[in-house]
Amino acid sequence: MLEVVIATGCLVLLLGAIGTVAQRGRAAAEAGVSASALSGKAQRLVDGIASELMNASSASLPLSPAAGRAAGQVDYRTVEGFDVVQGEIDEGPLRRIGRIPSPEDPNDGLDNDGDGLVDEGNVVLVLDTAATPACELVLASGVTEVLEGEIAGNNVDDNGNGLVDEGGLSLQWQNGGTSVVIRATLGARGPGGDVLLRTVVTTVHLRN
Ligand SMILES: [Ca+2]
Ligand SMILES: [Ca+2]
Ligand SMILES: [Ca+2]
Ligand SMILES: [Ca+2]
Repeated sequence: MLEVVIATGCLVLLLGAIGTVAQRGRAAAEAGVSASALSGKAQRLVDGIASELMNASSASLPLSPAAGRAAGQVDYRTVEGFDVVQGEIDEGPLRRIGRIPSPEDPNDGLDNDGDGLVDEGNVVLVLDTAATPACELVLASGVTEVLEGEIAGNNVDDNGNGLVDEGGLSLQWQNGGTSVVIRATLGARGPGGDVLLRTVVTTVHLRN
C-alpha cells in the first residue's frame, strides 16, 4: 500500500512538472521568452539544485571530477535524520540530479525541434535511482549542451571560467566536497526570434 501511495504521489509531482514545462513551452513558442523570464528560469533551476544539495550528505558524493573538469550529473543521498542508538546519520535512497537529452532534440548535432538550440536537454531530479518505474522530476528544459561561451570537445576552456568543455549544467566540488559550484545555461527564442542565453552560477555549502 505504501508503495502505491509513493508511486501515485510521484506521478502527481511528475505530471505537475511536465504540465508546467509544457505550458511554458507553449507560451514561449507564441510570444518568445523575455530575457528576464529566461534569467528567472535559470535562477530557479540553480536555486532548486542548491536547496536539494544543501541536504545531501557530503560523504555520499562521488569522487570529485578531475581538476578543470565539471560533472554533468551527481548522485547523492540526503540526510534524513540522526540515529542516536547507532550514533550515525540516516541517509535516504540514492538520488540523482543531471542533464539528459531532450526527448524532442536527441543528441545528434541537429536542432531537431527547431527551437534554435542544438541538442538542448532537460535537468532532472531522480528521487530514487533504484526505483522502477523511475521517478524523474523535470527541473528545467532548454538547458544548452555546453555552458555559454564554451565549445565542446576541443580540450580548451573557451569561456575562461577554469573548466574545460563543461556542459550546460556543470557541477564542481570544492573544499573537499563540502561545497558544490552549480553553473547552468538556459536558452530560448526571444520575442524577436533571436536565441537568448542566460547563465547563472551559485555555490551551495553542504550541511553535513
Ligand atoms: Ca538534436
Ligand atoms: Ca533544439
Ligand atoms: Ca569553460
Ligand atoms: Ca572547450
